[in-house]
This record gives sequence, structure tokens and C-alpha cells, in this order.
Amino acid sequence: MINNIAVKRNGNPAYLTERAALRRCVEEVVDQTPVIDIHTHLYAPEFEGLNLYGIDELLTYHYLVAEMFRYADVRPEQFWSLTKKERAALVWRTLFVENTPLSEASIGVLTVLNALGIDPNTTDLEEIRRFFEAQEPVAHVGRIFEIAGVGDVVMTNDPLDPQETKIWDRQLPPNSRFHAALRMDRILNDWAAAARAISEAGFAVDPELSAESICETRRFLDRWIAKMKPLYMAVSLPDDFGYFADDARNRLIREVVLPTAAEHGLPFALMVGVRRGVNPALRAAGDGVGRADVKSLEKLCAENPGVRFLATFLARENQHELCVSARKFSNLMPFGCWWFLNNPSIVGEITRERIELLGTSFIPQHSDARVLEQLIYKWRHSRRIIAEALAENYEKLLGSGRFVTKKEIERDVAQLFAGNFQKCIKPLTNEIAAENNG
Ligand code: HDL
Ligand code: ZN
Repeated sequence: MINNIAVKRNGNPAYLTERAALRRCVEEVVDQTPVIDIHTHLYAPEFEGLNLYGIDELLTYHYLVAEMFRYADVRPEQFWSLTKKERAALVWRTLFVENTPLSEASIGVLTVLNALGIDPNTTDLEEIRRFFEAQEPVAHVGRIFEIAGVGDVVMTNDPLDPQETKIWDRQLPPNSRFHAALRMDRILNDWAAAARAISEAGFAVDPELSAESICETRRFLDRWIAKMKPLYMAVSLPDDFGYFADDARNRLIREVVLPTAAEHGLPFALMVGVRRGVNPALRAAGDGVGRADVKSLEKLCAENPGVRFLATFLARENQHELCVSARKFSNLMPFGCWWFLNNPSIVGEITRERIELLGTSFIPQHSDARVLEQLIYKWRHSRRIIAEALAENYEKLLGSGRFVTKKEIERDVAQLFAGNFQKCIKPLTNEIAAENNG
């Protein structure tokens, strides 16, 4: 059927009218289009100890720690008393030797090893350690970005984290591939503690959030925006977040964050649905998920048409609602398959419903990588799924009689992987703009 239409209506060789050729073209374009990874916990090499890479960091990733506890006969307090190398060795033995590494996070480690030329069948952890110990950090970053097809990453930067602020205070030259995001969890989710810390930093704020506190907190954010030059401001919010109560968080959002976003032309990224400390003994691995209220996001978008919102929800149950809300508000950009959603089966479901409801006007993925080499598996696994979902929809297009060209596919994928984010952020940073113009 498709061939007949192709022969009858056009001889244009640019048109992809064979399903197999179309699918190959989509896979090739998705593989070769560099992404801007808009949310990670990575740090540029200049951040020294905060720049995590290598097999011991990969194995002690909290996703794997949570899985290890389901098999190993070890109590959390015993585990946390071990050294990082001992913890990594226990995870390696438990998940990769004594059991079959079938989970997304464990297969991910093997994808990384394979991509770096290390035999994923090895059981010799010391041999793997020697490979990573031999890597020079800056060159290693470039190699990992190249293999992962990542152009730029956005970090998560906390102005109340002393380990990080001491590095910002050195006023290092900006890194052209690691961009900042001003993260406000401590300010918005624990104002009493944040007020103490901001006050100690020399700003006249108080737990009661007086009018002076509002001004001083804005001055604090202005100070850090000048230092970090963030691409956006972000916060993760609990599943019970509601933009209706008149609590400290909502006053800070309304009277500090949103005016600051408007003044600086910065998007506000909301990451909603996390239940912190469901099992505190597991530390970073102890957080859970809860269905959240998308209506609060709609209220924010409706009341602030001049502010651009990036949004991701942690519960699978919120994904369809988020797509519908994005259809109502053009200042709302859904992004990523966050955390517990970043598994191929769910990435596929979410990407398909987003294409059906939003076309290509969304950001399909972010890696959330905490360890440098995770960029390889998180993007390789996601690209495969995104390509499948896209190919299916281009085939539907062919079925309607509408032809598609490689140029259109390249335009669409560039939009998904970088263009939609660039439209969200304030005037492009020089590096991203230069990169974009080839
Ligand atoms: O709050 C967040 O940004 C989350 O991504 C958490 O950091 C979480 O621990 C995580 O790493 N998820 O992938
Ligand atoms: Zn994150």
C-alpha cells in the first residue's frame, strides 16, 4: 500500500517510504543527535571530590544499594560501617556474581563496561578498578560524553551545601559543558533550617518570613544567580505538595521564587512526587514515590503566564495528567522519565503518550546521572526506546499517506534532545549556541 502511494504520487528520493528504511533512519538520527542532559547530579572536574566516576562509585549508586539489600544478609548499619570499596565489593558480589544482573541499574553497569571495552563477563573487580584508576579525569569526561552522545549536562547546585559553595567561592571559569541549576530544596522544603543557614551567610532572614526576610531571600538568590549563572531554578517537592495552602513554602514560591524567575528570565523546574526518607536507614536509597496533585502545577502556570515551567512527576499515575496539563499551558514543558520511571518499559509508555498528545513539544528524557559513566547506559537505553516510539509514529504518518524525509526526522529529534530546552532557558549561553550552530 505505502509503496503504491509512493510510486504514484512522487518520485522524490528524499521521502522514506519503506518501513525498514524509515526505522533505520530514525535509529541513526536518534543515535547521532547530541543531547542536552537537563537534569543530572554530575559535577565538572573542577568540583574535585564531587565529580564521581569509576567502578566503586557506579556500584555504590543508591539504586544498586537498595537492590543489594533485597538479597544480602546485611543490616544497613553494618553496610554503612564498611569502606566505599568494601560496599562496592559487596554490591558486586551480591548483584553481579551470586545473582543474575537483570535490573535496569545492574544491566546499566554492564552496558558501561562493555562500551569502555571491559569484558562484562569478568568477575575480577580489581581488573576493572585498575582500568578506571588509570583514567585522567578531564580526558575521561570528554570520552564519556562522546560515547554517550551528550553535548552538555546541567548540574544540580545547592547554595546551602558548604562542600559545594566553597568551590563556587573560588570563582572558577565556567565549564562550557557543565551548566548550573539553582536547586532550592532546602529553602522551600525546610525554611526553618534554611533561614538559619541564610542568616549565618549574612542575610537578615527569620523563620517567620517577615517582609524583610522576603527581600533578603531574594537578595540571597540574586547573589547565587550571579555566581552560578544557572540555566533554571529547581526544586523537588513531596507528593502532598499543594499550591493552595498559605504555608512557608507557598509564600516563598509566590513572593520570592516566581518574581526572581520573572526578573532573571529563568525557568522554574518542579520535580514532584518524592516521599523523602520512607526508609531512612537506606539513606539516599531510602526515598519513595507518591501520586501528586497536578492541579497545583496548573494553578502555577495559569497565574504566571510570563514564567516558563519545566515539570516532571515521579509517579507513573501522574504522567497522563501532566501531558493533558501541558496541552493547556504553553509555558509548561514536561521533561524526563524521572528516577523510578527511568526503566525501558515505562519510558516507552510515557514517550508514546507524550508523542500522541504533544507531538514533539516535550523533553523526552534526562539522565539524573550521579556518576559520570552512567551517562553511557542511561542515554543508550533511553535512545533505543525513544527511537522505537518515534519510528512507530512516523510509520503511522506514512500510513496516513503523508511522507517524511530524513531532514524532518533530524529536525524533530534535535527539537526533542535540545531545542525544546533551549526555547525554555534564558538567551542561550554562548557555548550551547555555538555548539548548536555547528
Ligand atoms: O531529587 C532529585 O533530583 C532526585 O533525582 C534524587 O537525587 C534521587 O536520589 C535520584 O538520584 N534519582 O535518580
Ligand atoms: Zn535528580
